Amino acid sequence: MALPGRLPSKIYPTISGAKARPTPDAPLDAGQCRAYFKVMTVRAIIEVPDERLKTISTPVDAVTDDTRALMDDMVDTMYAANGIGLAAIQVGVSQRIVVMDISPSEEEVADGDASGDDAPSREDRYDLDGLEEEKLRYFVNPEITWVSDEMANYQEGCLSVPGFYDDVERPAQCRVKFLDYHGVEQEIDCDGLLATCIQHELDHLNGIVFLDHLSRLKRQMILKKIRKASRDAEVA
Ligand code: QAP
Ligand code: CO
Repeated sequence: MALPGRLPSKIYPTISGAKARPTPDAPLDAGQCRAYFKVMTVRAIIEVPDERLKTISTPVDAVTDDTRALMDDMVDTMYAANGIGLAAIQVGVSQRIVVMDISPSEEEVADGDASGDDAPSREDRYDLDGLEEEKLRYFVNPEITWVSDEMANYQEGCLSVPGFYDDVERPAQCRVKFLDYHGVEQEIDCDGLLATCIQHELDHLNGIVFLDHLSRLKRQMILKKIRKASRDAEVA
């Protein structure tokens, strides 16, 4: 079934414990055999200069199964695009929801650089040490309750600004209050890449992309290149 704004979903077999849904013809076998099929849904990611990215997203009333289904799709979409963070508005849904996984990929853990192509590797841009323990995080209605005076510079990118990276200065540490996947209130202290990434994603919920933190000249230059690239893609 093709829904508007969705790419065709693919079926990927996964072998995992908790989250995947069992299928009727692969019932749970006692103890050992845990073969499940999870339907993976990769949604289309909106790119600048799409006006929808300027939307101020609406708070989520309650974390329901629908909320969790959306978050599952967002995770599939983020992983498929090799991202570390994604806000719901980037798939066209104006709800205050963020998913994030800043842990290094298996390849990055193995050899320090997953990208065989000419894309800048994450290892070159960030200190990945200590992030091996990081896991997938879900933030519903995130609010920053404290920021440090100390500032930090990170080279940021964005799935909605593909191919462009630039330095952004933000508070080095922050505290974030949010609801988790189960709707339970949490408050965490963040620093390093986690602090940068949550501030970047919270910006999305307020209609701001990282380009808005750059000089007007840099922003215009990047937007011009992106417009030209999408024009070229159109005629090709
Ligand atoms: C936000 O961004 C972020 O241009 C998450 O070709 C990024 O996941 C916060 C991506 C860095 C802080 C630091 C971008 C993937 C992923 C691209 C992303 C691309 C492929 C961006
Ligand atoms: Co972004």
